[in-house]
Amino acid sequence: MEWRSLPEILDAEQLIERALHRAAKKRSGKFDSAARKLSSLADNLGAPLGVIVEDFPSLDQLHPFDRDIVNLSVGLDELRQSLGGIDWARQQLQKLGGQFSSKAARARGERALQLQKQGYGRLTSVVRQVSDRLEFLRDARKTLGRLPAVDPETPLAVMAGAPNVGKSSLVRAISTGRPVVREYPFTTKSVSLGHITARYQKLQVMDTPGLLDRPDAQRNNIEKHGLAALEHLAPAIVFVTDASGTSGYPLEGQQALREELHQRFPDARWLDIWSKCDLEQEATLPEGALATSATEETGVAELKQAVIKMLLPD
Ligand SMILES: Nc1nc2c(ncn2[C@@H]2O[C@H](COP(=O)(O)OP(=O)(O)O)[C@@H](O)[C@H]2O)c(=O)[nH]1
Ligand SMILES: [Mg+2]
Repeated sequence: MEWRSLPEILDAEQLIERALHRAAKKRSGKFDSAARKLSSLADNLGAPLGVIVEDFPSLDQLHPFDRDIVNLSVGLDELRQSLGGIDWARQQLQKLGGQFSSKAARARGERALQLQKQGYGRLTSVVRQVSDRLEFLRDARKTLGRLPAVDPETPLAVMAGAPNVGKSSLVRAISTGRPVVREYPFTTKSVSLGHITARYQKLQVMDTPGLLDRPDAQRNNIEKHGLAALEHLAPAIVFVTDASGTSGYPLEGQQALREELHQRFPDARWLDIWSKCDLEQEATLPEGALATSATEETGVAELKQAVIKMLLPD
């Protein structure tokens, strides 16, 4: 099961209501009706809990990037504890369901009804005991479902560079279709993720606001973890410099950032872009850099080819 698209999880009361409704339909034999109802209730409470635990991916088998992302977004320890709690409840339900229904099967009349009532109370209270865990998992599912869908198995190029230099515009310009704009918990700014298809292979291009756009000293802890997560993917780096003076970030600052990233990712495949070449430039294009304009589509095809070449070396 993909952890981004987990099926809906009911809360404790919804789960109980549905199971009670189903158990109420069991009225087959005259004598064993209480027993049947009890075992139906236990099954209808326990089975969906089992499904929840199974649907969540095995946390130890996640790709290191995904594991970091899940940890930063919802917390791995809390997730583990919640799933553990749900599994405990499932086992309790099975055990209690078996005990009560076999007792009820041997009882008659008033006694059977009494056991049924008692059993219903115990079974539903097991589910209510884990209502916080269910609530946590319901939230976690929503949070995970809203994250950018970066696939750790698909080659990735990231746009790095100061804010406002034109990274998102370039992701849009070279992507097939519209990039999907979403947030990571460690950026709180929208990340756009686009795709390129080349040689029957899907490639990913992402801009990285709040992550590769400022010096290390200005990063908070969460951003540092986000950056560490990104390093698992060994992305190719497209460093965007804006020498038009319109980004609000002086050229020296941008070059210092470039130097710092170079040192942090010494082995990364690297491409230098000078953006907004439709505007007047404050400096001359250095050797090896490519001039682009997202607005006038200058250099965009070349950028796309260069990205493909970095991600799919022959
Ligand atoms: N003149 C010009 N403006 C651009 C170009 N690319 C982006 N911009 C503008 O620069 C601003 C920042 O662009 P954006 O792509 O959001 O930058 P990001 O913050 O690095 O992702 C926006 O107002 C864009 O319209 C370009 O090629 N030429
Ligand atoms: Mg952007």
